[in-house]
Amino acid sequence: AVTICEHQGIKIVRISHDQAEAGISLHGGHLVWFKPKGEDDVIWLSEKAEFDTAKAIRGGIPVCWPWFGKAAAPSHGFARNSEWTLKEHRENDNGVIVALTLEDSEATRAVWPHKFSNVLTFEIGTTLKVSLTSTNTDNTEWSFSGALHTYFNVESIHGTTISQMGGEYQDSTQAGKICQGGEELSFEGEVDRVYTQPEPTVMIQDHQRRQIAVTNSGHNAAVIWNPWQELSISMTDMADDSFETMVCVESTIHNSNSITLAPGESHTLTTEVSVKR
Ligand code: TA6
Repeated sequence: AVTICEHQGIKIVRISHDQAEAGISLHGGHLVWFKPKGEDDVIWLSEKAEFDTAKAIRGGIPVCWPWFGKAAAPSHGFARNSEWTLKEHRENDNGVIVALTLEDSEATRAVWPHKFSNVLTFEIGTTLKVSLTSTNTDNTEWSFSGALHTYFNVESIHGTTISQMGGEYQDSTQAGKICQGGEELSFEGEVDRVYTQPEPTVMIQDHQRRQIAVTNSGHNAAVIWNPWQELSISMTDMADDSFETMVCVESTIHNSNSITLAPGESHTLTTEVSVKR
């Protein structure tokens, strides 16, 4: 079943099916929980997340668009702060498909002067697939970057390892210094890396609990982020120790390698999440 409820004035599309449960906030087009049948929460949501239309929700899957990072304000673009429209939902034996849309408006053109149409599709079942299709509905070309900035729920960051990110990366904790990636990444402090030669599937070994496979397409980078303690303390919407149970693995179109769309052209960015015990 698909129902709409309200949380602190924000509309949440609740999906309840034999195969999985999920919630999607229309503010941001932001998935806030996903729980396949018999599994623990796969997606991390901050216990101090603020549901406020002026802000992005901390946790879940923020949709960063039409730019990645702090290249312009607001940070990570306006899509995660915009109200999306529920376009359709369908159910079948495998799960539920929900589609949201976001089009340019006076408010979006004030920060980014282009016409566009975005369709965000969630396929919710034993796996979760999120696809963002961006179309240029303007009469001149424009360029964009962005990300499906997924926060994963892990048992303990101290026992979490990540592999198959790809070779080279830019280290955002060292002013973008180019580094050669190792085979397996473990966490002992803040990690903020842009892997610019991404492999299609990044693997998360969630401590002793499970493996999470994150398969991306339409991207040109994989970003891995954990803020660690000091940054968590500085963020009002994160509990001081909550970095211990999260890690971001992002399907990214990096701002150093943006994509240009001619009038009428489209591009699809996806991420697919599957869990194995
Ligand atoms: O994707 C990693 C990153 O860009 C980090 O540098 C960090 O700032 C994070 O995203 C969160 O950004 P936000 O604007 O949501 O606080």
